[in-house]
Amino acid sequence: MPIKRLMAAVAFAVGALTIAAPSQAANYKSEYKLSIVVGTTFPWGQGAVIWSDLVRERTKGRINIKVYPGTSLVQGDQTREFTAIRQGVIDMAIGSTINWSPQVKELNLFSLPFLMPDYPAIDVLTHGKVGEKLFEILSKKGVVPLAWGENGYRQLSNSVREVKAPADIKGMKLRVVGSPLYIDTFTALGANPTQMSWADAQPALASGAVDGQENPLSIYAGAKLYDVGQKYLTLWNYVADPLIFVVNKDVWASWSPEDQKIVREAAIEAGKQEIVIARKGVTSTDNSLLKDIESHGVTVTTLSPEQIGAFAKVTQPVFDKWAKQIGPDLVKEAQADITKR
Ligand code: X2X
Repeated sequence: MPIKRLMAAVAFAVGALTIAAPSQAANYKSEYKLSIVVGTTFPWGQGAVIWSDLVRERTKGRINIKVYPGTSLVQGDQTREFTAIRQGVIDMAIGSTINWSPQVKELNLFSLPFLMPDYPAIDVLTHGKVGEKLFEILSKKGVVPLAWGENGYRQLSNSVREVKAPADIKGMKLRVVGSPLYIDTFTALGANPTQMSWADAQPALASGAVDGQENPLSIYAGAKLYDVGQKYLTLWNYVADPLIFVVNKDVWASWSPEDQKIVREAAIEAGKQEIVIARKGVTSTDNSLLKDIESHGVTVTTLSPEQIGAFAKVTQPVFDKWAKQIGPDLVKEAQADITKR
């Protein structure tokens, strides 16, 4: 092709691209589906409402997010949520690290028994180098991770007896979440764990099919588990599950850089606010939620460091086994950061 005609063709192509660009907004969906496991009254759900409201306002309605509680987009099976996000069945989510652990083994880090003794230990992981590494891993798996939130420290409740030592949960039938690490932890403690979705757990607790469960206090109280016979509650801070705000990779790519920035900043803001809400009422300076739980006739048992040590000792082999699967370097780095916190 003579050079002049070639240049004319290139100019035409560039022109066509420039004309095509403004119509990009036409590729936006009328609604983006955001998945969460619990309802919008829980701290987790409030985080979802804050995020979606901020995005709707700041994009002037260009990005309209609808919250789907109860993991309803995957029929309540929360262990399938991550795969559904990757496949685009779900556009975005705020997910627990536990529920995504079957697909992203490194997220089991937060489920290692007695790794994180206090809130600064959680924060140093999520908001430090370890958190960055986990986001890199997620980025290679079809999602764009944007921010951290928190479900919370998972405390043990049951309908049978007060639990102060491993011997107290011997033989107890306990509902556990979807990562096999939990089966190992409670088997090591002598309990009889059974894996169940949150949707199935509530009727199972109500009918007495299971004796107990473990969940953050906001979930325990929000779901009124004291009304289904869960009268013994042990505070032992054995694991905590952070939440992660993500968007499906293709959905992310379909947005303008300006809108991507809005969605990312809104996720970070919503995550910060959600963590404050999740920690409300369960600390020594503000124990209002604990008081409320006690007012329902619940025996709340706070374990001493020595008592916690007895549980940690029994579950140490589980910690060691799973540290290998998660990646010994990542676990060592997490432990070092916790020591330095
Ligand atoms: O299923 C649970 O226990 C819950 C609600 O805490 C999670 O989704 C991890």
